[in-house]
Amino acid sequence: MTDIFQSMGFDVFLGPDIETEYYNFDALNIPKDHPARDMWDTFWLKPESQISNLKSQKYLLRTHTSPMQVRYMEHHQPPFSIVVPGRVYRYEATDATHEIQFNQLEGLMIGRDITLAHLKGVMAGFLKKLFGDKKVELRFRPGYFPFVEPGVEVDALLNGRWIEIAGAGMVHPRVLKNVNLNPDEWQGFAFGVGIDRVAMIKYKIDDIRLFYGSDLRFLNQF
Ligand code: YSA
Repeated sequence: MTDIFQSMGFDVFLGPDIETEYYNFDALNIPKDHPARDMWDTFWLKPESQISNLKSQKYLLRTHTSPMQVRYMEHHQPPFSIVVPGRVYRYEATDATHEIQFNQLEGLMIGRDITLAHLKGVMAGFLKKLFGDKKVELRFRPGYFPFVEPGVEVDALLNGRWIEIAGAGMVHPRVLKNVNLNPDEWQGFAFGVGIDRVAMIKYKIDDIRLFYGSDLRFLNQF
């Protein structure tokens, strides 16, 4: 997936699995007590496992790769386009499409005239390259994430069933302000693709739990 995005002009960066509350939530316009925090059931780390000189921060296992949007923008001036693959963690019940540990690929493109149409073009281009000639049907639904406006959810068709593969949208002006970028000058889109879900579609796997189930009959196929 990173090869495909690199061929489309994106740079690749990595971020830490252990995050602070600030980068995972606050900087993304999800302050304490905001109901949207419930969208990300969180593994919080015990205070004694925290780095001693940073005790004032609360630490957690990142619930998504979006904190890297903020970390990257704090140190780089637009225009830029990046992707960030990485493992993420959620304290939630597992089922055929939900794991407590899975992988996301974050995308971020900021420039002067970036629109939602660019997001659609990038998503379609990425899926076309990933699935070769096979036509993958995509649909955008309105979605809510506090760090985008507007927000969308991206579904792809798997064995006659729509499966949600990404959350995305136009980066919220407040997130840009948090990293000292002027929203009147800069705008762009961001997305977070569920890598495991994309692999399920590509390899026709109908239960995500097989990935971490350690069943050699499954693993030896790859
Ligand atoms: C939204 C807007 C942006 O500008 C940038 C990123 C995002 C995505 C946001 N950070 C997020 O995490 N959204 S999400 O909770 O809907 O997850 C994104 C994708 O991860 C989902 O579309 C799905 O494909 C996958 N996912 C979510 N929970 C999962 C999971 N995959 C496996 N197991 C789970 N428990």
